[in-house]
Amino acid sequence: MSNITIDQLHMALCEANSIMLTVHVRPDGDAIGSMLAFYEALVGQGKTVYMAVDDIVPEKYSFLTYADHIHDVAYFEENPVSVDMLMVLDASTYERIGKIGALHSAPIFNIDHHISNTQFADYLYLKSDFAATGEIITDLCKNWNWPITESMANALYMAIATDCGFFKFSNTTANTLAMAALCVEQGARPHIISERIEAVSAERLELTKSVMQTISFHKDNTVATIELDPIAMAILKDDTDGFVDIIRNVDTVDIAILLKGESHDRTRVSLRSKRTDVNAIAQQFGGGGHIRAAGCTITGDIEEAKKQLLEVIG
Ligand SMILES: [Mn+2]
Repeated sequence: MSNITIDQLHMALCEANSIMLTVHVRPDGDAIGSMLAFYEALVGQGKTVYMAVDDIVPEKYSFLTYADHIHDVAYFEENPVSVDMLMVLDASTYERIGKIGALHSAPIFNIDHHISNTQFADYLYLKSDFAATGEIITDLCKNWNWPITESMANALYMAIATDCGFFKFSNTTANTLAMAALCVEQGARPHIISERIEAVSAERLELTKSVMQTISFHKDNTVATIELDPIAMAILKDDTDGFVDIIRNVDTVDIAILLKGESHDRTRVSLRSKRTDVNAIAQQFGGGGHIRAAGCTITGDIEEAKKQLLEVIG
C-alpha cells in the first residue's frame, strides 16, 4: 500500500485506458453520486469505464444520469471485462466492496474520506478532512480542469449534501460549501435533489409512527437509541436514512444510536455524536467510520447490542 499525491493520482488515471469503478455495499448518496460523476468525467477523458456494485442500488438514486449503467457482479461474470485499474470510491475496507474485488487482478486504487480507512488498496488517496468523497471528486475535477457537466454537478451536489446532513453536520467545512457552490454554478439544483432524496411514502411514514415508540434515553438523556426490528428492516429495504436524526436532534443528546436488527443474533448499529468519538466506540466492535458518524455490527439481538454499547460508552 502507498499513499499517493494528487499528481500521482492524475498520472495513473492518464495512463489507464480502462477503469472499473466501484463503491461500498449498501451504497449511499455519496457512493452513488461520486461514482456517477467520476464515470462521466473519465468517459469525458476518453477512458473506457465500467461501474459495478455488489448490491442493489436504491431506487431513489435512479433519477441521476447514467444510474442505469451500474451493473452487479452477476452481470460482469456473464460479460467479463479486463481493466487496467479497479478504482474504489468511498469504501474504507476491502470487505466493503463485496465480491467486486474478486472480478479483477488489476491494481486497486482507492479514493476515500473515512478516517478508519484500513489502507487495503495498492494506491490510496485519502482526504479524511473532507466531508464526502463527492467533495474530493469535485476538488479533483477543479484542480485538473476537467469539465463538470450539469449531470455531474447534480450527482456531486447530492454526494456532498447527503454525507454532511445537507450542510448541518460538524464535517461541513468552508471547502465543503465551496465545492457545493461550484456544483451549483455548474448547474446542480439543490431543491430538486432535496425533493428526490427526502421524499417519503405514506407507508414509510406509517412505519415511522411505530418506530418512534422504540426511542429510549440513557445516561441522563445524553444517549438515545431508536430501533428497527427485522420486520421494519424488511419493509424499509435497508433504506434507513433519517431515523437516527430523529433522536440526534434532541437537545441533551450527545450520542444517537440506531439499532438495526437483521436477525435474532445480528444487529447493525449506526452511531452519531455531537462530541464523543464514536469511531472509537465502533472500532471496539470491529467497525469504524468517522469521529462523529460510525457504524458496526454486533452479534446478538437488538437488546443485547444495546446493552453492550451502553457498557462500552460507560
Ligand atoms: Mn462518504
